[in-house]
Amino acid sequence: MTEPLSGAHILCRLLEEQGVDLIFGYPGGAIMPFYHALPESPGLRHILVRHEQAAAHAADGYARASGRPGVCVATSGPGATNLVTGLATAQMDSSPVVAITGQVPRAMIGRDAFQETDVIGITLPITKHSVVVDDITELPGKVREAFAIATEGRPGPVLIDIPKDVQNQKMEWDGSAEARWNASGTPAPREPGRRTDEDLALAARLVSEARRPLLMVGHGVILGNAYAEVQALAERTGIPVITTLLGISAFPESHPLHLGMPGMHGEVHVNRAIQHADVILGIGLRFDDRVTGNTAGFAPQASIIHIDLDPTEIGKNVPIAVGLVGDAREIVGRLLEAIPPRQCEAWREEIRGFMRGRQESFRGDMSPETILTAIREGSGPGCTVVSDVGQHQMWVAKLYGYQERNSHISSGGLGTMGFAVPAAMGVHFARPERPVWAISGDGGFQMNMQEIATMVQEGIPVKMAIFNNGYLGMVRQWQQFFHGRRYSATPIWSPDYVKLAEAYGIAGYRVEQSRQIDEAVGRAMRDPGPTLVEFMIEQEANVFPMIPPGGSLSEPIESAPAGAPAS
Ligand SMILES: Cc1ncc(C[n+]2csc(CCOP(=O)(O)OP(=O)(O)O)c2C)c(N)n1
Repeated sequence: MTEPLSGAHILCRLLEEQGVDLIFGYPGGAIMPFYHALPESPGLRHILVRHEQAAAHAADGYARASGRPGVCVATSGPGATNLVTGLATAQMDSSPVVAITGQVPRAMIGRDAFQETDVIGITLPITKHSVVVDDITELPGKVREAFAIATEGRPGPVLIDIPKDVQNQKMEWDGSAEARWNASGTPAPREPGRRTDEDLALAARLVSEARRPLLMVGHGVILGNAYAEVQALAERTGIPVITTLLGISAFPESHPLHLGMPGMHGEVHVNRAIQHADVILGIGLRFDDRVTGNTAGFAPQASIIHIDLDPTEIGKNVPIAVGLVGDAREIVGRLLEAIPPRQCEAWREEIRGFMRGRQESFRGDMSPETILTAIREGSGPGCTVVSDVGQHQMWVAKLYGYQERNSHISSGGLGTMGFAVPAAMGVHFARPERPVWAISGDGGFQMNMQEIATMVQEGIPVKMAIFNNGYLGMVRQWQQFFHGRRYSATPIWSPDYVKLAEAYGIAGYRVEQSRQIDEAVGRAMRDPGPTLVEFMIEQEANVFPMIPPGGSLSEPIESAPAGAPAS
């Protein structure tokens, strides 16, 4: 039996066929046929955000936490352009987001029609793929292809632009026949990529013979579910493990082999270990400039072995001795078989000699470490921490102590302020039984705090923490260090957040002294709904150590420059 269905109805069926049960979106003229059809698919829960940027971040957060594609929907023109920052964020961090935008009717395209934007042109450079559906007959193929592209290989965002009249077009639809297409017509598996047995043998030999080897673990270990293999390799060889910002929570931090985070705000001993290493085995990371510092001085003694799913990453940023293209889990599994057990005691002892006491020093008792310890202990197991961007992001990365897989989520590549609050909403839907904290600065929080309304309307119990220092702290720190303390446009006023919470009908707490921290965190956790906790921290606290921009990992700044406050 076939029935004539509109493009909008078929789109809903296709989303269901792809296993979608959650959509973050915002309606408007060019996407109205879709919203008209949506109530007939009760399996598709729609979350009405307050800004389309939040829809994209929420879909991204859902994707990162669940491993399944996140879906967001917007109308043409301003709705579509509001998605852009979220899509670029997902692209930089390899997150499978499918964005659906309405477009003006085909006959109006190219005429500067009301709310017409060339969203394909705008998003091509910031997505894995962008495609317009020119006719209803193309809809099934293009939607299925979009989900396949978003999720296969290195994941990434895909945008599907659907003109309004295509959403209203009708065609016969035989769901069962189409379902068969799904079984037989999925795209061919990816090429296994360049990986010869000789390369694998060479990598195994380099690791076996190294005197000062390191494992550098990135996001690819989380995306590729290679946790067990990586831990087994570390334990078999005794090689210390470094986790990049997006690799945090790929390896338990209490493990004796875990060293910490590298790069611009990495601990001194981690960066020194890199500078002394003779072999670095990098797994699922891209050696970006925040990790390497000045590449000319990066790991000068090391032969680098690079495992990555994306062949274009090999040798892109740093010279590589051996590149192994493919699935991290499979390749590390094969290395495990090829590398005999060994220990690295002398090297680990050497690294222990590089260690310093903690560099951060805070005036007053509201130290980020105290706050983050209270959040960790107060939230119990299974908690996911979603951070925003700035100084607090570095504290959240370094001071929390992640034990559980994929329990830290942050915008690493694009560094998008405003990410945490909406992304945390998406994380909640991926892990509805588990607590989620969104931790923001007072700047980034104000970029998407309108989403509290979404949480209230949809019953999303995200716990929001604001580290309030009265400044755009990370930029202020750069001004202090490199611009003679000229605090241009970085002091930032905030509303009364407790009253703001009250206005939204949620609980809000302000914490000014450390003895109040546990109580506030406990109350936030006991409250069944969204809650907000504002932590008043030292205004001019700094993140130490710091590699100056363009500097090498060997040149950390470990205290504030002369003439500036000592914190
Ligand atoms: C959308 C966006 N705009 C600007 C920046 C540049 N930027 C990076 S960190 C930062 C300051 C963040 O301040 P705040 O949110 O208060 O956090 P803090 O650094 O104080 O912890 C700014 C402006 C950015 N990363 N993202």
